[in-house]
Amino acid sequence: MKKKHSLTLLALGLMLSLNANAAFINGSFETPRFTPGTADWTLYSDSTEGIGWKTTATDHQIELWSDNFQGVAAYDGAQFAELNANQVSTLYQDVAGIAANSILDFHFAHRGRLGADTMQLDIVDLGADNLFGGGDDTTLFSNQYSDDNTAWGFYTSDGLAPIVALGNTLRFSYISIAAAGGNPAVGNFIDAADFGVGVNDPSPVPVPAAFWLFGSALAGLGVFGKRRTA
Ligand SMILES: [Ca+2]
Ligand SMILES: [Ca+2]
Ligand SMILES: [Ca+2]
Repeated sequence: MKKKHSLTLLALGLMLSLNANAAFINGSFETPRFTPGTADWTLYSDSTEGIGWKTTATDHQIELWSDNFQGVAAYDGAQFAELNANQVSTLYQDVAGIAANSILDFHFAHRGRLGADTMQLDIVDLGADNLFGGGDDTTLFSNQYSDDNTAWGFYTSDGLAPIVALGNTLRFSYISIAAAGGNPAVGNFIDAADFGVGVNDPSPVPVPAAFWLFGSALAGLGVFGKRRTA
């Protein structure tokens, strides 16, 4: 029993350290999954477990749409996000653990809602304090993207000048710049985002498979418990 508990603790420790290293998550906005198979939309707090993203909106709301709601197909998977939830806002993630001099890659899809919408992607090294601001931040990349409401635009770092990490925590931000219609709660759909070292490489290690293997290992260690039958 004691041995099993220590194995369980070891496995949980591994899981926590994996989480600490898990850089960029939920880039395709598939979590939390809501109303499967139904075209709908919903709002989640940016403190929702597993959502990954933070917002600059003062109400902390992140707006997710499911595939084909109001006739808009997801670019990838079954869900996507609207940058303008209730306010003109920015969705971002802070990524730690990328070594200095690493070359950073990204990709994402963007689409207008009522017409041509414009967003900006910023990649910022947060400096020695690893916090946004404080006078030590360095903008490594900044560019604006405009897309209308007839098709998704898909963008990658391929072919751009290399974006070189400085070794501190990085903030990857989608900033709503302008949206057709002038309603602050409307505009700038995003989907299929990824960011990190080698994310655009032709044969990346499939993360879901790695997690499946890890899950199997946990199951083998009895972490998920066993249901006893009478
Ligand atoms: Ca998606
Ligand atoms: Ca909205
Ligand atoms: Ca800083």
